[in-house]
Amino acid sequence: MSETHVTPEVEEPEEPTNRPAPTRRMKEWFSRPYVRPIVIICAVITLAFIPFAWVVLYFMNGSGAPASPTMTEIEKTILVFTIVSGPLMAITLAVLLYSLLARGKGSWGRVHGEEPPMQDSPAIRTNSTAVVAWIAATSVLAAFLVVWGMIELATITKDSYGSIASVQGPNAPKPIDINVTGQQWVWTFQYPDQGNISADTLVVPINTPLYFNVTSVDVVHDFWIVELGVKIDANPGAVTNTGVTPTKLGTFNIRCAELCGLHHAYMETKIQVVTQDQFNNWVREMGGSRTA
Ligand SMILES: [Cu+2]
Repeated sequence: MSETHVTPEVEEPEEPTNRPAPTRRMKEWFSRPYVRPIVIICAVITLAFIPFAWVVLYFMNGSGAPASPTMTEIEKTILVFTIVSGPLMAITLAVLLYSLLARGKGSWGRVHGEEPPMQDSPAIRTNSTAVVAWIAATSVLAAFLVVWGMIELATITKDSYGSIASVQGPNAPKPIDINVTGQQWVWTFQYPDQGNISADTLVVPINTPLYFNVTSVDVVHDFWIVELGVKIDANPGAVTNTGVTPTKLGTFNIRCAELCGLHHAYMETKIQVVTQDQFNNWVREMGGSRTA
C-alpha cells in the first residue's frame, strides 16, 4: 500500500550530498505525523510510572521493612527494575494507545472511514540504523538486568547462607540454629542450642545471624518472614536451609507462601526481634538454657 504514496524524490538515486543518508532517513522518520504524539505519550507514561517504584516500597516499609540486609538488597532490586522497566512499558503502551485511540485529522490523527491515508515515508523495516539501535539498546538492557540480578543474588546468598561462615572473631555473635516446622496450618520453632525449647512465635536477638533448618510434616509449605526478605520452601521429608541477620527491633510477620490447604491464608505468626538481654530472659522463662 505504501508504495503508492512514496514521493518520487525518495526513489531517485541520491546525489552525493554533504549530509549522510542515515541522518536524512532519521529526520524523515521523526517528521512522520504519528511519531511526535507517540514520543509525548511515551514520556508522560514513563514519568507517571517511575514514582510507582517508591509507592511499592512505601507499602512494604509500612510494616517495618527492611528489617535485614537481605531485605535492603531486595528493595534496591525492586526499585531499579521498576525504573528500568518504565520506559519499556511506556513504548509498548504508547504505540498501543495511539493506534487504538487517535482520531481525526492533523498531527494526532489516524486514518479511518473514507479519508485518504496520510502521506507517509517508506517503511522503516529496512532502516538499518533503527534495527541496530533497537538490538543494541535491548541487548545492553538485558545484559544490565542479568548482571544486576547475579550480583544481587550473590549478595543475598552471602547474607543468608553465608552469614554463618562470615561470622568470625572473639566478639562476633554466635549464630543461632532454629528448626522450623510447617504443618497444616501452624509454624513451630525449636531452638536446639537453647535446651530444645519450642515456641509458635519466633523470638530472636537483634544483630545475630539466624540459621534456619526448615521442614514440613504434611504438605509443602513455604516459610516466609516478610519484612526480613526470607522465603524458602518447607518440604515433607527434607530439610531446606536459609539464614538472615535481623537488624531492626520490632515485631514482624511470618506467613506461609505456598497454597497448602483450607486455612493456608491463616497460617501466620510473628517474629519478635529483641535485644540480647530480652532474648536471654525469654529463653529462661521458656525453661531453656543459654548454652550458646
Ligand atoms: Cu502452608
